[in-house]
Parts: sequence; structure tokens; C-alpha cells
Amino acid sequence: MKEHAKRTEWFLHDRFGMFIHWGLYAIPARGEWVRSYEYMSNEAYQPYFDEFDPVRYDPKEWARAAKQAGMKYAVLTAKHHDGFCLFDSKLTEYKATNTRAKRDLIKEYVEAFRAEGLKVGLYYSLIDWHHPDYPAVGNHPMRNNDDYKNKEIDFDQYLDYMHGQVKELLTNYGTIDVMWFDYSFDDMTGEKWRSTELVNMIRSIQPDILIDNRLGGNIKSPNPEIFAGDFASPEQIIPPQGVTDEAGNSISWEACITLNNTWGYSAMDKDYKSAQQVIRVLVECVSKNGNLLLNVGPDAKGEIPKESLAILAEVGEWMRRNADSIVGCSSSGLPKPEWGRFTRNGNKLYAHILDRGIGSVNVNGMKPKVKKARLLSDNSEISIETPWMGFHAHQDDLFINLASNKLPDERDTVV
Ligand code: FUL
Repeated sequence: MKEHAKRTEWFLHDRFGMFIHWGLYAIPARGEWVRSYEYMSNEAYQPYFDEFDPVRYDPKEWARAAKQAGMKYAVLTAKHHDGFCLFDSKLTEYKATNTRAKRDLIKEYVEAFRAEGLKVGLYYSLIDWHHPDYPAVGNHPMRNNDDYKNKEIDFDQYLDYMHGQVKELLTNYGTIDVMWFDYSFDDMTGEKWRSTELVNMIRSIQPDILIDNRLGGNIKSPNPEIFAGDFASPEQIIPPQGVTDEAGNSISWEACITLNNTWGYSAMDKDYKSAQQVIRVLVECVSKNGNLLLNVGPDAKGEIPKESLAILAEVGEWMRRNADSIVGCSSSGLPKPEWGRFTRNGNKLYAHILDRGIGSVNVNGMKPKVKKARLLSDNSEISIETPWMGFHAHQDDLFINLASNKLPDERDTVV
């Protein structure tokens, strides 16, 4: 097994991935929590299993959309909280191969994404609203239906099942690059999931896989006895200072963010972010040493919503010219400039100009360190001559003299 820094090398290099939330909940189309929020019984949720028929599922198309957006890896929900399995598990009948789909959707996903040269991750929910031995009461209020109330359960049976399924996922589909567990809460954390045993089993099958931090443990001050995760997973937020341990050292992290406001497909949710917002979110993450895992929620037929595809295409158009300022980059270590963000790769400093202002764009104190400036999108030269400022020039200030009053790219002009 590689040590942590080696294991995470590709992840910190690649920076940008696709999160995919897909399952039976795409049919009611009110988000992946619908079963819990609407207190659905087994009977009420069963029609979605009976109807599930994703005739347009073509993971090759998903993979192409991800790749064209400049993404380098993906994570798909093998099982979400509703317990439905997209893979052909021997441990349950509640799986895609028993629906009209009759296909192992995970197998096809893994093959398609790998064929496009993308790294492959699997999301697996620790929570399970379907399994009879998953608790319904106490600290487990999410299973809001009477089917499970006051039932005797054997939680170890559930844990055996859960461990067994993870083993299947990591044995049957070749190399898996990321295992994305979701999630610990209250006192349901760490050893309550038999996490040491689980992580040892995972590492014995896939030594270099990355595991998120949602099995529990404190990633900021890890105790070697308790598995705390290979990376932190801030949700719907970019941590203002990035993520650091108590000594201030950067910790690997990945912000997971939705394109509209829901993870699973939601027919009514048209509140999409613009491509510009997404580009800036990505830049923001990288400028703070983080990754972005950007979510899409395919519909019941298996298609990524057209709105999402349009955003991904536009992000991809920007990435095609500007990916060098994202992939392989990290924080510059410089203070955040007034007009935008910095990212950096070795001795190349990338100025992401988001707010043009007027006149030259000033990079405080950098003149002695900068040899030349280029517009990243077309490699054209940019003047860094010190402009005449009356009698107020600062010797060490570097000026980026953009030729026009408008930014060449309003979303983010990279110099
Ligand atoms: C959460 C889950 O409850 C959401 O449904 C979603 O999967 C998100 C990424 O993690 O904790």
C-alpha cells in the first residue's frame, strides 16, 4: 500500500470530478430523500422498483460529458440511503438486475468511464432504509415509516451485509479509485460501522483506493487507531480557508456541490448554477488546495438533464483553453487578490481575473519574480510594463495590462 501522500497524488492533481446520484428516486423525481421526507412505507416505494426501466442509460455518454467538461474522475451511487443497489449483489434481491433494467448498471458505468480514461469511484450509503436490520428508531429518524417501527433488529446482520456488499463492489469490477461512504451521524460513527475491520478489508483488496472521511474519525487531528479518511468532503460549501489540520497543514479535500439544488433528479428544480458560477467554484476550490466533485442527477430513463449537459459543455469549452490553470495546480500561497484568485503549478502562477476594474490589474509585489505574462486561452503575450501612475508607482508591483476594457473572458480570464 502506498503511503497517504502517494495515494492521493492523482486525486490532488486531477482536481475535478463528476458526482452522479442515480437510483429509483429518479422516478418520483423529488430528490433522493423522497422516501424519508414523505414517510413512504415499503409498499409506497415499491412501484418505483417495479417501474424502473432506464432505457436511455448509456454510461458512455455520461463519460463523454464528464471528459468533455474537463473532469478526470467520477463517483456513482452504487447504493443510496433507500438501499436500492445499482449492481448485481448476491446479498440482496433489491437490485437493478431484478428490475426491468435487467442490467448491472455499475459494471457498465465502470467500463465506460475507464474506457474514456477517467478514474472511477463508487458511493455507498452506510444508511439503509430498506434493510430489515437497519434501525428505525432512536438516532435513526430517517427511516420514517411504520414498517420498521418496534421491530427487533440485529444490527450486526446489517453490518455483515454492508461489509459484504463493499467487498463485492471492490472485487467484481477491477480497480476502483475512490470509495465514497455516506455518512456517520450522532454516535453512529467509526466502530459502530466496524470501520477498522471494513477499512482493513478494503485495503486488502484495493490497497491504493481513496476513502472519504464519512466513516467517522477526526480528519483534522487523526488518531492512528481510528480511520479518519483520505480526504475531507465538505458538502455544498467551499471551506473559506480550505481544510487544514490543527498545525495548519493542508488536508486533502473535495467539495461536493450540486448543479441545481438537489442531488437526485428533481423535475421541478430548475435553479441551476451558471457555467460561470461553476468555473469560479472550481477555481475557488483549487486556489484553496481542494477538488470539486460536481453533481448531476440523471432522470428515470438514465439521461443527464439537458440543463446540466449545457452547463458541463460550457465549462468544458472554458476548460479546453484553461485547464492548465486547474489540473495539476494548487494554492499559490499568496494572499487572495482583489480582482480574483491565484492558482499555481510549479513556477507558473495563474491569475484568474474575475473582476476587471479599470486600467491595469495589479499583482502586488510580484514584479521581481515574474518574467513574462501570457493569456492562457491563446498564449498571446500580455504587457507587464509599469503604467504611468503620476508619481505613485510602486517599484515591485506587477501590472497586467489587458488590452481592452472588457475582460477577454467575463467568466474568468486566466493570465
Ligand atoms: C448527503 C446525503 O444524505 C445526500 O443525499 C447526498 O448523497 C450527499 C452527497 O450526502 O449526506
